Order: sequence, then C-alpha cells, then structure tokens
Amino acid sequence: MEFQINKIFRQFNKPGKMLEYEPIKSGHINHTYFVGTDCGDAYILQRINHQVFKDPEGVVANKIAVARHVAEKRSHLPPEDRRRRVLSFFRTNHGPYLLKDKDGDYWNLMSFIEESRVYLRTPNRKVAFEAGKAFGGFLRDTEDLDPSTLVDTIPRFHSMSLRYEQFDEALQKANSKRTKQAEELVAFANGLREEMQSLEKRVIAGEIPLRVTHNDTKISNALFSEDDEALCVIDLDTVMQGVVHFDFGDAVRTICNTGDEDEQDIVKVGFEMDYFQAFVEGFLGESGLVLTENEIEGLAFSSKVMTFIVGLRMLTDFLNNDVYFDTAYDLHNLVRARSQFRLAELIGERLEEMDAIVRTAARRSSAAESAEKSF
Ligand code: GN1
Ligand code: MG
Repeated sequence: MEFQINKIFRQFNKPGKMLEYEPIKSGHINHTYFVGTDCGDAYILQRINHQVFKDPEGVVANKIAVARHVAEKRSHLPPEDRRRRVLSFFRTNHGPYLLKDKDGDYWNLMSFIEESRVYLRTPNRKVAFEAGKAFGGFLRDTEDLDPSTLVDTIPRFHSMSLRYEQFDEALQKANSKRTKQAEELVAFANGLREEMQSLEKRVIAGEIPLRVTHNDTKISNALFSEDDEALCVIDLDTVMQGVVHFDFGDAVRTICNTGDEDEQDIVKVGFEMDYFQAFVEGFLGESGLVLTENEIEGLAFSSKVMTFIVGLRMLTDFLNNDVYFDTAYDLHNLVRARSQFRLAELIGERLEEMDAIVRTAARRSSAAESAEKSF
C-alpha cells in the first residue's frame, strides 16, 4: 500500500517526498490518506469512489470552484491564518487537479490543515456554536456563487422520493433474513412516507431558493483549532445546488446527537437541546447568513428530515447487502439506521421548542443585519 500511495503522491506537483502515510477512516465512501513529507508539509490524498461519484471530473471541478470562491472571501486574512482557514488543492504534474491512475482510480490532493482537530461527537457547547458558524458561514461565503454553475454530481442526492423509490426496490429484492432483521425499521420508514416528503414538495414547488450547499455537514466535516474555534469546512465532495435545509438539518443530525451515528446502545441516542440552541446561534446569528422567511420556515423540521433520510439510505443499503456505505461488521448499516431513526423520532417530539429557538435567532440576526445596514 505504501508503495502505491507514494507512487500516486509523486504524480502531484508539490514540494517534498513522502515520509509517512496514514489512512483516515472516518468517511464511508471515499478512501482518504494523510501524507507527511520530508519538508515538513503534510497533505490529504483522496481516492474518489467512482461507483458512487460517477463523474469524478465534475466532483473535482465543483470542489475547485467552491474552494476558490471561499479563498477569495478570505483573501484579506494574514497568510498564516489563511492557510488554516482555506482549502487548497494541488495539480498533477500534467496540469489537471484530478489524477486517473493505471487501475482506473481517481485521486486528488489537498493541503493538510496544521494544528486542527475533528470531532465525531460534540464535546461541548462552544463546539456546537462554532460548528454553526462554520456551516452557516460556508453558505454565506458561497451565497454569490451561481449554484447552476456547479455540476449535479449525484443527481437528486437529497431527494426523499428517490430515496423511498430505492428503498422500495431494495425491499423487493432483499433476502428473507435481512428483511426479517429490518422489519421494525421498515415499518417505521413506511409510517413516515408522507411527512418526510413534505420538504421536497416545497423545493419542487420552487418555494425555497436554490443556493450552493455543502450537502454533508456532519460535525466531522468541520475543522477546529486547539481552543475549539472553527477553522474551516472540509469534504467538498458533494457541494452542489441545494436548499439551506439540507445543510442545517444534516448538521443538527450529528451535532445534537448524544450518541454516535452508529450507536449500538440505543439509550445513548439523545437530542441535546442546549447544543441545538448553540448551533442555531452560530448558524443564524454569527455566520452573517441572511435567510428569507421561506428558508426559515421548516428549518427545525429539516433536522428530522435529514436525520431520517440518512437512516433510510443506510437501511436501504442493509437490504441491498451493504453495497454503498463502508461497513465494519455484518449488521453495521442496520445499527446505523436504527440509531438515526431513533434520533429522528426524538427530534420529532421537540419540534415546537426547536422552531421557537430558530425564530428567535432569526429575528435577532435580521435585526442585527438591518442595524448594520442603517449604520
Ligand atoms: C457519507 O463518505 P462520507 O462519510 O463523507 C455520505 C453522506 C452521509 C454520510 C453519513 C456521497 O459521507 O451522504 O450523510 O456518509 N456521502 C455520500 O455519515 O453518500
Ligand atoms: Mg462526504
């Protein structure tokens, strides 16, 4: 493996020779490696799963377009700070940012952000607030980038009707053992069909403006400094056109869960309202993001929708014998789906409270915005 990583790494145009490498295991789709070099610089090398991302060129084009746009927004920062707050990609020795190797695999390389850390679970309120700032700030920074210029790399990625179609198909083909094991979760998913498709109906009706969205705003996709200040948002694999609800809801899914995404002990799955409040304050209050009334509408509810949709995709993959998400053990996808569905259920019980928090923060941020304008 070391030989192969080194061989790929050498084909990118950057200083330094590889000294060490280490797989980074938190992603479920692509393979990612940390690479340290003899000149002290470190990199992140990524192999794009082209079964999932059928258009790797499009993926990389989107990443570069968005990273450049965000870099432009941060160009006023001193170089040291900029290095920690902006993603930079490297070209291959032949010029493009994407490398296709002899086995037909696709790779891209970016700089490693020094002295940064990631969390799989929120350790404290500050991290929830800072994560809100980071993901809200990402939407603010890309607000003036025309979303239609990005490639739709996974068409209908967050479409609930598509995810139900795929679920129905999997259910028909699944073997009897897995169907039996999934019985309870299948019933749960069937019971929510109408409710879960209501957000998509509003999107299709054109009620919610389309913008550039990240589409995978789990907490591990934000980098933090040693003192828990958010540095930047990573994993631009799925940046595409979307609605704010996708990013808000998906962020809440991991930031406010007291358990892991694949929590085996279901009683550990809980919804942390205090983290939700902090996240919302960061996302709506401090990020500078300004939303229309139609965007604020249903924002709290999107937390249930996005938690559910991830669970539904995991359940579908379980019924399909685990062909999509990387799994570590036999029932892994079923366990993931169960914990996501439990969280969706818990969120459903707290929606009124959550909505009130969102509305208060939105009022405050628009008041601050108009005060700034009149100033
Ligand atoms: C996948 O590969 P990773 O971990 O960045 C998935 C997301 C899910 C997430 C769940 C392309 O993201 O949609 O929310 O797992 N990405 C794709 O952890 O399907
Ligand atoms: Mg991702």
